[in-house]
Amino acid sequence: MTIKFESKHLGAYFICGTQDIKNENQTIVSVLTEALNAGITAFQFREKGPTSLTGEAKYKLAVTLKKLCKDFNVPFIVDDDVALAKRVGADGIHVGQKDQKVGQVITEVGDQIFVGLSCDTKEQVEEANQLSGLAYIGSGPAFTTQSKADADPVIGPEEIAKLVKLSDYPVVAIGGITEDNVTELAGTGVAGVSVISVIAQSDNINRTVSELKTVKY
Ligand code: TZP
Ligand code: MG
Repeated sequence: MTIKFESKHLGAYFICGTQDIKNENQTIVSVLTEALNAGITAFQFREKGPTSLTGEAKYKLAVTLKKLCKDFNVPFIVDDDVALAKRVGADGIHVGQKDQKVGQVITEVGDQIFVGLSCDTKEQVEEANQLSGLAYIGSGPAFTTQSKADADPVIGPEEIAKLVKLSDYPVVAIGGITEDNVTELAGTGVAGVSVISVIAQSDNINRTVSELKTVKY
């Protein structure tokens, strides 16, 4: 049994891969454990870049991280890897506009795995509205990000609010969100925020997650 998507899962959505752990005293397992204890509402395994794991090593780590999430009843979402999502029995999969076509992904994963899609423009949201079987969309970058080498230009909270109005799905904001700027997303109507570095590099994950969760979006 996988976890069925609910928009509350987007509240404080942590994304991480081994490439995002910069402190040598930490591992992705230790950081995720702290983040789950701190109250994150979803986790996405996004293994990306020159140092990232592939093949069996990636699969084995996915199994460990999925088990951890299961203990907290938090959805485990795989970034852009349908084969892995199916093999590990992920709760969800997330794809970008340049990844495998979302319509194909929705068909391939079946009804046990929910699907999220990145949509950063009005046109992309309108196209997504025509799909059936999509769970949520991710929109951004809200602010400047250091975590994605090929990130598109910042669209900012105002543009995100417009995409929320247009979208038939709940929207999670992404990109450069910190404890300091997260309040700028208040009132945009997003269902929550998705973050990498503010949690992966936090000196106090408990405090960081609490800050993200206190904002009325
Ligand atoms: N997609 C758009 S921005 C981004 C992704 C995966 C990176 C978000 O990371 P951070 O560290 O929260 O800016
Ligand atoms: Mg992608």
